[in-house]
Amino acid sequence: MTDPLDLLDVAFLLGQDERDIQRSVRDLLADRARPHIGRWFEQGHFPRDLVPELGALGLLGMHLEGYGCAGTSATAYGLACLELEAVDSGLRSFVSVQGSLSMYSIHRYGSEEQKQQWLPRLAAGEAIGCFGLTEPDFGSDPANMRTRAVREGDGQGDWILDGAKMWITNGGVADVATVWAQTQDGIRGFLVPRGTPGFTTRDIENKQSLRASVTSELAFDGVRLPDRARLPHARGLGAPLSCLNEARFGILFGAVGAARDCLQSALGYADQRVQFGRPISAFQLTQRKLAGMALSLNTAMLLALHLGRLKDAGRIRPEQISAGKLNNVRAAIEIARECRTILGANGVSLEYPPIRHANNLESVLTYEGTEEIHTLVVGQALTGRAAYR
Ligand code: TGC
Ligand code: FAD
Repeated sequence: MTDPLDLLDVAFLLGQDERDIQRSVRDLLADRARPHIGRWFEQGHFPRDLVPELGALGLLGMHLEGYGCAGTSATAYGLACLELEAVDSGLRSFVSVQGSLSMYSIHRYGSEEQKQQWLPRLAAGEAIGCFGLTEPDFGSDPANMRTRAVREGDGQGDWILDGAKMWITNGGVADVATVWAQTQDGIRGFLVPRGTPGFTTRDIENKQSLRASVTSELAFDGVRLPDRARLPHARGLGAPLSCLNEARFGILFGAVGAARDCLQSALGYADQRVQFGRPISAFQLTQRKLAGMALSLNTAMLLALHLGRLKDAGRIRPEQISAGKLNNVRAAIEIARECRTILGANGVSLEYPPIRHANNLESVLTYEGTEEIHTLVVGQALTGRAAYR
């Protein structure tokens, strides 16, 4: 018997532990998030109460080792992202930023003191983290960032941080921000706790996408930081870009979840909706749409799983992650828009998920490297020539 959401039986390729993790995330969200997500999106509400529950299930910093993190495989982490994004990209975004950007930056580049101070609380969901790379004038091109940290007292004193970061997920609710800044020795990372004098945040209102997620501007006006706030092992732009690899990996699984949820909704609707005396699922043109989307969804899932296996084997390369993000987010947004058409006028209502997923996926297509940037990363891998500048 064919599962219409898993035509090729990709689930057969998963281990029992991976299926169990996927199931436990799905069950938690079925109860705690799915019934409310349309309203949260409409009201621009981030469900902060859910954060400790995500922590209790081990989803925060899930594939990191030690410090209260679950230490699962990368594939299991990807499957959790898939289930989160099947509900809403905003939930997956929260988990991506918390685990793959905030916690990963501390885990990989932090001092032992920084790890002890932040990672257990971030893993439990008792604290929230954010990651400030993008600036008002520098998004795709972070190498030219203007935020600057200058060290006082002949290079021995405190750091003074000035600048601004823009479009920062979790910014307004974060207890600690990982902030990337120019220094006289190149780009460095700093941990800036909420409440540090001179550090302010302002939430970005009126987004038509990722409305169940907090997105903020961060401002730094003469923020004084001791040297122990610097991530001691982070040197150069490669450090923040290595964190992006982790988050992009979660996205290439997550996008499959959003697409699956859209297809499920469209299949159900097409079965029930009668026009010209027949369910619309009986028309060839509808079946063409459904079949095309099932192929695209399964291809994206196979790609995600393949990349998960490469990552777990320790041999994934950044351009492969770019290829996965590029393909799977592009596939998901096409599926969301196509499902929207099957729902007719109901497709523009928040009573059904496709328009919400489609709107969310506009952000997903842009953040963590735009469609164009990932195309150029793949182009560089193929030709050996960088075409960014
Ligand atoms: P380039 O000269 O190529 O590289 C500078 C240094 O970085 C190294 N590198 C990487 N290292 C690890 N992983 C990667 N993916 C890397 N890509 C490059 C590179 O080897 C070099 O190292 P070294 O030792 O030689 O210095 O840098 P470039 O300035 O030419 O830029 C390359 C480009 C365009 C690919 C890069 O800037 C880029 O990826 N731009 C896109 C920016 C982006 O994705 N921003 C995302 C911000 S965070 C976010 O969106 C969070 S949303 C999360 C959510 O809510 O879910
Ligand atoms: P730009 O870089 O100005 O690009 C505009 C257009 O020009 C795009 O189509 C782009 O592809 C194209 N373009 C740029 N350069 C080239 C080129 N060389 N060749 C061809 N085309 C090019 N950032 C963070 O640091 N942390 C976060 O937590 C975070 N969360 C976000 C949450 C949301 C909801 C959104 C929407 C964004 C978030 N971002 C975050 C920012 C995101 O990473 C940037 O928006 C993204 O990197 C693109 O930068 P930009 O918006 O400045 O676009």
